[in-house]
Amino acid sequence: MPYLFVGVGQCGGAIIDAAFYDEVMFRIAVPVAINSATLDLQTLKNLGREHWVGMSRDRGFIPGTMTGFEHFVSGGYGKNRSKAEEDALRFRDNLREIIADRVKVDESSGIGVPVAFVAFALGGGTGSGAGPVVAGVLREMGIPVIAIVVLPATHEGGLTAKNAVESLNVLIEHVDSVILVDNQRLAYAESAESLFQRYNEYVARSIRDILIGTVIERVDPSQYEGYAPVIDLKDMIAATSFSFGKRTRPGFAALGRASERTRNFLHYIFPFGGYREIDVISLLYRSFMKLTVAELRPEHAEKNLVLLRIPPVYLTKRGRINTSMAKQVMEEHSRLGETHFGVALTKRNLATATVLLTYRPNQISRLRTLSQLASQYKDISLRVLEEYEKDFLESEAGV
Ligand SMILES: Nc1nc2c(ncn2[C@@H]2O[C@H](COP(=O)(O)OP(=O)(O)OP(=O)(O)O)[C@@H](O)[C@H]2O)c(=O)[nH]1
Ligand SMILES: [Mg+2]
Repeated sequence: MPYLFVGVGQCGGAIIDAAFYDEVMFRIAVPVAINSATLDLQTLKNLGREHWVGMSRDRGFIPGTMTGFEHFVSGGYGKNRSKAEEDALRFRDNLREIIADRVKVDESSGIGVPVAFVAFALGGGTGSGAGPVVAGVLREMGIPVIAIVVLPATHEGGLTAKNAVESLNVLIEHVDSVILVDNQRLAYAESAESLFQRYNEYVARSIRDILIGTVIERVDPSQYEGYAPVIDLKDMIAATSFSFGKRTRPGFAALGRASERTRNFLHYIFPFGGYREIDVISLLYRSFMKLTVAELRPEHAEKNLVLLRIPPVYLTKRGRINTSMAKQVMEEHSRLGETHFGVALTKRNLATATVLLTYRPNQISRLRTLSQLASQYKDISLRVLEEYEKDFLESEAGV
């Protein structure tokens, strides 16, 4: 049962490429890098052509191993979102076949892929236009979809903001949750581009922690005394979506991650087995400070998820970390009182806290800013800003 990681466009490809830096990922997940420019695909470090899918204006989606690939897949869409969307829609069936073939599932049922992650930048052409179409195709195959989308920084201007708003307006109909990665977080830097790789690695590491932690390193609660909380990827979707009666809507989540070494070469000075004490609470607060969206208040999140990846010794009596206190901190950061708290056991000498804080769109000032910026460029706005508020009001009123 492979998980699926699809990256669309330059940025999306770079993010999933970073996720597959750890070879363990190939055991549990299938990567697919979709792009309209061969040059972009050639920059990928961990994903060879067998993982590429080209987007060609007259041939549609073609495998990276096809002869003449470079010839058919060139140019890109140069921020022309609507053209990329149009082409992706025109070759929709072909896209569906090629994805089904990569994950080797029965095309009609989709059985076998528990969750797909689809990563792309909202501000460009290829990813912004084709990304939501990819999500729609996966959903149609019965696969739950978590989108990882990159918000353009404000200084990137009206066209990128317009692309982002248009893309989100379509995307929202085709996904279970949305994880936001905001380039405004890099806006202080003189050259944001030079930081992209590190930022992509940060995001990739966070996603990898949650995936590996919930799929491979799950705690067997019967083996531990006391409290050993377990979460799975269903929690990840529950923690990042809203239900209003029968209806569910994707939530908008920010990622945060902090880590601390548990041993070092001086390990004989540490109190037990060479492991040092870990302060989980400060680990959590540090992860809140590194959220992937600018201008967010951690305590305003509607709901959240946290996964602690720690060496097993910390769950024994001697090394015991304070998981109930950590859970309490997370609960204090959820307005709906919904926290999904999980612990995974790692062989690494590293303790990590990875959090997902979920908001409704109107609480995210960066979404409002981008919507305003887009409306100055073209007569559009981000629909979810109002729609969700209506749903929340109705559900509070018990309608
Ligand atoms: N965080 C991050 N942002 C990126 C990266 N690459 C590009 N961006 C941002 O993504 C947006 C442009 O999207 P790209 O992914 O380059 O575009 P594309 O999907 O390849 O579409 P084309 O316009 O057809 O090239 C801009 O807002 C950039 O600031 C990256 O590696 N990391
Ligand atoms: Mg490109």
